[in-house]
Amino acid sequence: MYFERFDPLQGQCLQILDPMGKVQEDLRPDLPDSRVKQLYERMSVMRLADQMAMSLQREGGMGTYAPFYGQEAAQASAAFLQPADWMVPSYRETGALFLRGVPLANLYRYWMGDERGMLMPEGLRILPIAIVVGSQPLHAVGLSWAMKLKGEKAAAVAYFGDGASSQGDVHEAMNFAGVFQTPTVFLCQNNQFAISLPRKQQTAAATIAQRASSYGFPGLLIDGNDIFAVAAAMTEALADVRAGKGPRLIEMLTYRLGPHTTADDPTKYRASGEIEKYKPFDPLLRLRRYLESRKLWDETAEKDLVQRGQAEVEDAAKKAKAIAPAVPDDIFAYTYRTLPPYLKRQQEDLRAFLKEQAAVEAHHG
Ligand SMILES: Cc1ncc(C[n+]2csc(CCOP(=O)(O)OP(=O)(O)O)c2C)c(N)n1
Repeated sequence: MYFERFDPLQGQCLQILDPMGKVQEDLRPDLPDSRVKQLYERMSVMRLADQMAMSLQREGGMGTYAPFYGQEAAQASAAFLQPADWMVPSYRETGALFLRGVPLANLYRYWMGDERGMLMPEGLRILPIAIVVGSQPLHAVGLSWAMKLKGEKAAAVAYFGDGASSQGDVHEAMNFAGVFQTPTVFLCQNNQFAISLPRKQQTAAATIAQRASSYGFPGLLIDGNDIFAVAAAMTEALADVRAGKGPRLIEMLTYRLGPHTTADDPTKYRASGEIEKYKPFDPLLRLRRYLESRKLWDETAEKDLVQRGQAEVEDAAKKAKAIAPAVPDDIFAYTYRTLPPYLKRQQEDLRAFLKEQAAVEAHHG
């Protein structure tokens, strides 16, 4: 009903929870209070996890990191996937990956430069994060097409940004998905910037969601800082694609409150005061207002949550730091079952080089 009722071509945007924490009852998805509370708790821990990653980078433990501060509700979209669904993320998705069950220590480890952080726990259907902007929607379409051919009733969700939506690969992915009616959810987190380039310089289209119609499937623009809108859109889109109704595009309109990565300085391209304008729309703030108005949350609960959350992220950071460094041979370990001859040669060269190094070091004491 949401996709039918809210037409991005008419400039409509789905919002259920307003910034003051008030819910529009006739649009409310079926979410029991206990579930809303749980989402608030996980989103809050997500934020602490994000802050911890920033600290780890600042203290020199990580080369760089892409924070998702302000995008917690959009990241919580991962909570609506079922185990059989595939998640196909970009580098921004630390919160979503954490929520889907990837241990935080693995994610930290990845940003510390250890590829083993992307080894997903057994049974979790998640691809490694894509650093090449806009490459991963193609993978999601490939996966979902395979699922369709095999008769699996599951979806693949492609996470990408507004900047990625300008990439040729993303258009090809959507076109293919439309033609072959693949069970794909295209999830565009529009945080309004591709590094320093604002969304209005990415496309002359009024919205990203409206483009879906030109590929022959429905699109929906939602307030991406509203967890109720996220829940409604995800639940409907996933149910539709699993039922064989073809792909869906959701544009989650949010705002990146932090830098693009730790290597970026947004004061160079963002007007001063712009962030202050967006802070009242903070997804956690408005959800907390809602919970408090329903007497489901208070200061004591908040304090307790922050304490538990902080312990959880500190523990993850400690674990990430304690993992023994990978052995150099690991570079060859995960892509091929049988190494092609040219890689086999490189592996032998590396082994010989390391042996020689060790001998030299032993000789020099
Ligand atoms: C193919 C490619 N081109 C350029 C880059 C450099 N780059 C990294 S992130 C980024 C901006 C992407 O913005 P968006 O898709 O909106 O996602 P966000 O980072 O805002 O989540 C760019 C241009 C890259 N990683 N890959």
